[in-house]
Amino acid sequence: MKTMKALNARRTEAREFQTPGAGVFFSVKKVLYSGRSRFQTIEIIRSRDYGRVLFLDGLVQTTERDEFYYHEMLVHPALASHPKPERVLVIGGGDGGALREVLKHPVKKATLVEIDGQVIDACRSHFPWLRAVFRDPRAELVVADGNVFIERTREKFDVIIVDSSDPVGPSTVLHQEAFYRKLKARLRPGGTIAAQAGSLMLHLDSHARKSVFLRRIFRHAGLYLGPVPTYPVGMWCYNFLSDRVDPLAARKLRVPKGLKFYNSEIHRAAFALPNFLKEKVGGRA
Ligand code: AG3
Repeated sequence: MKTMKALNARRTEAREFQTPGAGVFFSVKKVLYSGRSRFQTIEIIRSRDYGRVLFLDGLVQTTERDEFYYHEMLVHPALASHPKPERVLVIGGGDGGALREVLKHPVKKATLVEIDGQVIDACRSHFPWLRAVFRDPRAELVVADGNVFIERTREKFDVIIVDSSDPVGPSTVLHQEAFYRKLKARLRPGGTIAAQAGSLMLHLDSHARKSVFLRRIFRHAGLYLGPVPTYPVGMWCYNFLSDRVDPLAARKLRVPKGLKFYNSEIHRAAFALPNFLKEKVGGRA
């Protein structure tokens, strides 16, 4: 059974049940934060092997040791293939990892919209990169429901990054057609979107459902993949969306220096899909 808490009763172990009978566990060195916000259960531990780990409702959101696999692959394909990404919006991602990657590009302003202020506060105390990110004068923080923000804002963006949680539970609206239509309405001409889409094994029906409507909304709607060791089955899916930018035809990718995971070869390889996924999403990404 999925439980909302990752910590066991003795607080010696924190785990995510990815399915009722399998999952991932971390030996706890110290519990850094454990609380409940209006929206969810928030736990941050210092683990024996993966550094600090953030869980929301019992699901691993980020670990210090492998967060760059996820944040680099979520952010750089959409930013590196955009010719001039000046105005960027990040929806979700209150831990600040995605925003940190966005700020490695020559953007003028990047706004993070996170629904849960308590996640930001908890992470600010325990994930050092977050404090640095918010010292950057280009970064703006808004505590609001991303789905409402995107409806009300008058601004338009060159790049939108969706750093939601799984396509089930409280993040469900961020995986639905109405939300993607709103994103498109706030995208500047030539804009790109990248959205985390879920696991390569657990969320196949969601990928299938989404690929149908995303192809109706965007001229280029492709899934791409990247490993994340501590997420379910270790392999993660992302949607790349744009009307103008074909991620595989982008002549010059602007890759920031000093990245640990992403490069232009990885960019191209990430769009190659295994047969079972191709079949599930209708033959192509
Ligand atoms: N956003 C995606 C987390 C999904 C993990 N799912 C799971 N463990 N079942 C993470 C936010 C990091 N910035």
